[in-house]
Amino acid sequence: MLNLVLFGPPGAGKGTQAEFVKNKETLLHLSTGEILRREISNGTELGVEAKKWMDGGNLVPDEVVIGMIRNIIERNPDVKGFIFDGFPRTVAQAEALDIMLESMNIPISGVVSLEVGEQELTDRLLERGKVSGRVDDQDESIIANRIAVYTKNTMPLLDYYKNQEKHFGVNGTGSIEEIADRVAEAIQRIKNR
Ligand code: B4P
Repeated sequence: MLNLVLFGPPGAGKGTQAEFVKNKETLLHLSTGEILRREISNGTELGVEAKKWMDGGNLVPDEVVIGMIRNIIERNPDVKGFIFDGFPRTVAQAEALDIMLESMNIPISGVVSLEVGEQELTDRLLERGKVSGRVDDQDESIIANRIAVYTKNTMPLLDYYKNQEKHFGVNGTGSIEEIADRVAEAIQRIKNR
């Protein structure tokens, strides 16, 4: 079983690259951002709660996101593996994920980390904001908050996974296809271990 985490700051290309990986490796793609946006557009109770956090570029509380992921993992015991996109985003989420996967004997195989500078992240998100309709992509101060939240809450995960020897850094700048090739190479290294 191949379980991958696609890691990176907001706008690094996690969602974009996850599309290539899930098709190539036939993994179940779990994007917490997408799942939460679906809940918002369906007007569910969870969506109403999540919107309050997401529109300002803040993280949805750990217990909400962890419960959501747990449900999906438990409902899909027969998949070839998972690609986690945008999850985990805090050490508490990473610890919860390790516990869930270990109890099922399917640990994380590797973490592919997309590395992109802050100015390029901001430019990409503002560009997407012109067409996405996403409140969190349209305002430079909200984007700056997302990057600050990433630095404070999510970056510590780099050390968490480096300590587990599961971290694989990838240059996330260049064309989408070039980056897809680098991601594929990193996944090959993960498989060869
Ligand atoms: P996400 O949906 O994960 O948002 P994201 O970080 O913007 O997505 P991503 O990084 O996948 O976008 P991509 O680079 O592919 O989360 C949104 C919000 O949901 C969070 O702020 C938070 O509130 C909440 N949330 C989600 N998960 C959570 C969790 N686990 N815990 C708590 N809260 C959570 O794309 C960016 C743009 O760049 C696109 O327009 C793309 O076309 C472009 N792009 C991609 N690659 C490019 C390239 N090589 N060159 C130029 N442009 C490129």
